[in-house]
Amino acid sequence: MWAMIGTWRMALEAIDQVVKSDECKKDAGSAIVKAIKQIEDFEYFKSVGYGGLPNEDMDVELDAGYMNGDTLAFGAIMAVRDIKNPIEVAYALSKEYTSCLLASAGASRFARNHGFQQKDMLSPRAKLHYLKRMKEERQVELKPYIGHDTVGICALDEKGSLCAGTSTSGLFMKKAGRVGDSPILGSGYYADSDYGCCSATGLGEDLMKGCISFQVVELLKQGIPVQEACSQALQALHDRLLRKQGKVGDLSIVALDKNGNFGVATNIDNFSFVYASKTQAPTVYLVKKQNGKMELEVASQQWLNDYLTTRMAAIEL
Ligand code: SD4
Repeated sequence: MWAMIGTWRMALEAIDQVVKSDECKKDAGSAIVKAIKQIEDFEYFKSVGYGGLPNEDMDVELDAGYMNGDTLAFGAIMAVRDIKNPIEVAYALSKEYTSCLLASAGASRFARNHGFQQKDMLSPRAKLHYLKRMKEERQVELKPYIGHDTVGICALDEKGSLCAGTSTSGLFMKKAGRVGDSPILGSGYYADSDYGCCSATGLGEDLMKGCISFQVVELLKQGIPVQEACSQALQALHDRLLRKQGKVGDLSIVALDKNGNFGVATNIDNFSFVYASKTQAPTVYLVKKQNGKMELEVASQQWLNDYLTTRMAAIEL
């Protein structure tokens, strides 16, 4: 068996590519890196790589993380500027035993020293988004903007290896130096080939309060089926946050068990994800909440097209 699951509809083309190239069968880790790299390079996705939205100073600061579930090795970078493909750097850092989580200038230096490509990551389009927001209300609550797009991918290959990776520009207009869940092991991603893997998207500050990805893998370890593990972990965190702080941010997760079955959970109404496996072509699902229960619906071609049209529409200042 092999399988891949990725957050949001935007993972479709990238997962499709690695499925076509058979990468996902052979090596879960390199399938994740290739897929995420493709998403980082596509400038119309607003939360990942080139085209990612800037912080309050109009600087694009990127976070990425990667974990190998066979060895529990992980690598991550945070608040890094001017690196074209953060996921590649996170992957390279997972080969290190120490200093595998690097921040800002140190992360950039590691990337430069290891020959990773540098690039000015503020795209003209992201700049327009920034200028538009500056014209609008300035004091809006910082939260994942409508249609946020952090990518998190989990994969299982035919050798039985499970890996997880993430890449994001984080929250639009975040404070300089702000870091979310995406590079934080156990929050944005976690993988253990004995049990399963999980990745998260949403409001990093709230996701981190539950170490949500680690929590899901712990539930899998207890023998709880993957869908139940996701629903249980997410609902528990949602309820706990509501009780303790009176509000809850967007929380969404995707997971695989060691047999390639998927689980997903969200507390928002517009979450979408992509799943592919040995027995299923890459499929985009929309998660609909009905009377407190989650229902999955396969996205129509019209919906898929509209998503891209919206992402690529001209920005009026
Ligand atoms: C963060 N979790 O930096 C990320 C944001 C996100 O889709 O997921 N956006 O908090």
